[in-house]
Amino acid sequence: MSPPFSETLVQRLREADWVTVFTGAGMSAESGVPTFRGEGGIWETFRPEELASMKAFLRNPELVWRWYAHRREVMGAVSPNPGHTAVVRLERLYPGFAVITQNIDNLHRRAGSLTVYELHGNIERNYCAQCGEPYQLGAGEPADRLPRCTACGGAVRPDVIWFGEILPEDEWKGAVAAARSSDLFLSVGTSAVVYPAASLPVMARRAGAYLVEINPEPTPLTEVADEFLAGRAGEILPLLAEVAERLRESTMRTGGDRE
Ligand code: BJW
Ligand code: ZN
Repeated sequence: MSPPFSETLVQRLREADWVTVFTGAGMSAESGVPTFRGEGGIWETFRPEELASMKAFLRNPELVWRWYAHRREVMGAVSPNPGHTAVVRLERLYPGFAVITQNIDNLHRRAGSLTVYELHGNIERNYCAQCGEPYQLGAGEPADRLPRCTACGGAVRPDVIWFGEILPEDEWKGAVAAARSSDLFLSVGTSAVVYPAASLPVMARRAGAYLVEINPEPTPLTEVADEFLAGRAGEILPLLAEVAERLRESTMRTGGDRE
């Protein structure tokens, strides 16, 4: 009934109680946010350890702050793409649903997703690197000048997770619970090389989920996945949402029986 997708995927879309969508930078690529790795990725120009680490921030907080100010501006200026909207449509169909994202750009929430676990933080929040106090950027405050904490005078940093830092406990616990509950787990637009996030798809599969990867390029996850859908998130996810809507609507009409 659904030519682009396998029978097993269609069956899971029809019958799943819990669906999880796990996303990486490729999810936001079609919105205009650069990815990290690969062609055109941020790290062709910048070395991650020079900018995305506490060591880098301690060495040159102004430089790191300006880099994030620039990225905050880019991320604030773009809009969610049809892939993000398709994820919102999927959330409406399943009693159990979660988005787990490695992205800091807030685009899932801006699109309307409700349950979102942000594993690597959110660029819209900041806190004091010295005392931990949250810091709200003022409306008229020059975005590219490193702010100082009003409580202790320490340097303010973006609320994102750098290499060597522990992931936020509640987000991680929520993500693990979602992964383990999933009947269908979609890994979308991630190179699946950064841990512990990259362990979630495997965790989900071991707990019984059907694991589907969506990416124009294969990744280390590809050979572990049950199915690899080669292509862009903004093209494949709307097709999936369309099929799922049709299947779930007919399931509801027939009171849960198979068609
Ligand atoms: C499309 C598309 C389209 C394009 N549609 N797709 C060995 C084993 C285990 C762990 C480690 C290890 N060695 C070192 C570690 C630790 C380290 C790690 O994993 N390093 C690896 C690189 C080896 N991990 C950590 O440090 C983590 N913390 C931790 O482990 O704590 C415990 C600990 C404490 C103390 C000491 C040691 C351990 C923290 C990781 C934090 C990652 N932070 C960043 C920066 C966030 C802030 C910021 O944005 O600046 O998070 S790094 C960066 O990578 C960012 C991303 O969220 C993350 C993942 O990248 P992602 O999303 O996969 O993007 P890309 O660019 O890699 O891939 C994009 C994909 O999209 C590609 O595949 C494209 O093909 C595809 N694509 N267009 C669909 N239209
Ligand atoms: Zn402080």
